[in-house]
Amino acid sequence: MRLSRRNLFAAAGAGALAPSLAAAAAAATSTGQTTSARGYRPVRTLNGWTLPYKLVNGVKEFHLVAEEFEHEFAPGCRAKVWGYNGSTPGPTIEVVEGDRVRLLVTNRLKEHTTMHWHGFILPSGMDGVGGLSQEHIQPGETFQYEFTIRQSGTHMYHPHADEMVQMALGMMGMFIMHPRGGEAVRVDRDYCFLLHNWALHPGTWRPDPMIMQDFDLWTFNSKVFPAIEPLVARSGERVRVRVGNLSMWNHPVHMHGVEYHVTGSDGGRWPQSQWRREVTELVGVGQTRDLEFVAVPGDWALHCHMAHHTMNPMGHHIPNNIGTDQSGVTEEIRALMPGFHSMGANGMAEHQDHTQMGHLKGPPNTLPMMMGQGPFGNLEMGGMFTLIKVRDDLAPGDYRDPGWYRNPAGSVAKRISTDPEFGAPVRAPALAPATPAESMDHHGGQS
Ligand SMILES: [Cu+2]
Repeated sequence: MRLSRRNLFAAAGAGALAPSLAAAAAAATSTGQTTSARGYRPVRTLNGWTLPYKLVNGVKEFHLVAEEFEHEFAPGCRAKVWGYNGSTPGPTIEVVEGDRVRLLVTNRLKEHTTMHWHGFILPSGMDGVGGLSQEHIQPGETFQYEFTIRQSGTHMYHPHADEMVQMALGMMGMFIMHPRGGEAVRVDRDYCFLLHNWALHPGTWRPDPMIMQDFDLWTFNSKVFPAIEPLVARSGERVRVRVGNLSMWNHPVHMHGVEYHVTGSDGGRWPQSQWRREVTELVGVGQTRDLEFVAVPGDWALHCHMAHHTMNPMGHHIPNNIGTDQSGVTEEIRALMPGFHSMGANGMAEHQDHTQMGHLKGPPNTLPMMMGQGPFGNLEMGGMFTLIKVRDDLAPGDYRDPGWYRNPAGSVAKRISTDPEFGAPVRAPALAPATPAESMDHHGGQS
């Protein structure tokens, strides 16, 4: 797998390449020293990497290869996906406003494809809509796109041929255009990721492109929590998080611990007078948003606020067991199905305990619905969830996971009673008794 990917890189003529994605990303996304040389601070693609380029007579030449390969969403769950240069999303491309760029796209799929440069200001014939702007790129062919970058901001690339299938299988990437001459308000760390969704049905190894709404995996850069890298920063640093959405849903991206500023979109970084404070920003399908904040020490959640989007695979058609008395039934079923567990009568948090203790096994190649452990217990999360880890003592450019936050003494919520009758909280009055026709007893509720 890795060898063949390396050979492909060599064939692509992408220059001196590190043997692993991590090393490639580390080389491309380095510390402040490179800022002056490049004229910009490189972005850090969560769980991803930046594509190296060759400078050919003043033109920055990038080479993307559309192909199928095996991808890991998190340990325990892999799939055959389509992407670019061995990764989904494809590598991030970074350029500077005013650059002349040449983008080679080789098609190693078994059907045709094209590349659409989403939101770019370019000649019509470079826009990549198969059949409209250009001929399709047939299997085995390489097409060349060439234009001058006329804007700056957070952008994306994706096919515009058999789009439903090719995007559902993972073909997409980010394209960052840095403004010429730098930025008036500089950022110290610049993260980027793409939102996506996958219908990898439990027990299968190939995403199903026919699904429109009931997805199983909700991803940041094609990873699910807890496999998504944390966003690391030093206290007081200005952090930008560039979020693009090429999924089938709009995602309200919520950040704990700060009111961030929404500072830009596909239209580039906005004038400062247009920045607005938010704690949740809806990133619509086909949109990008830039979120900026000054880092505050702690461990903070960053996630989509659609509660089902912070879960890993789950049955969409299981009956609702909340409030049902399953005593007696459980024993009868267990006599027929040894190991059977009735769950969900009191809520679903116990799901993570059962899967972690190993006596609840799902289908093969399928992650538990809830995952992740923190210093105080189970996180009961999955999908579009990760952490922002801010510490006082990090070196600039150090992206290593610093472990769990050490809270100052007296600053953690604590237990003060174990008696349900504790205190005298004010409560809303109970409803008057229902008429017999309305009674919950007739609707399958608990009695
Ligand atoms: Cu969402």
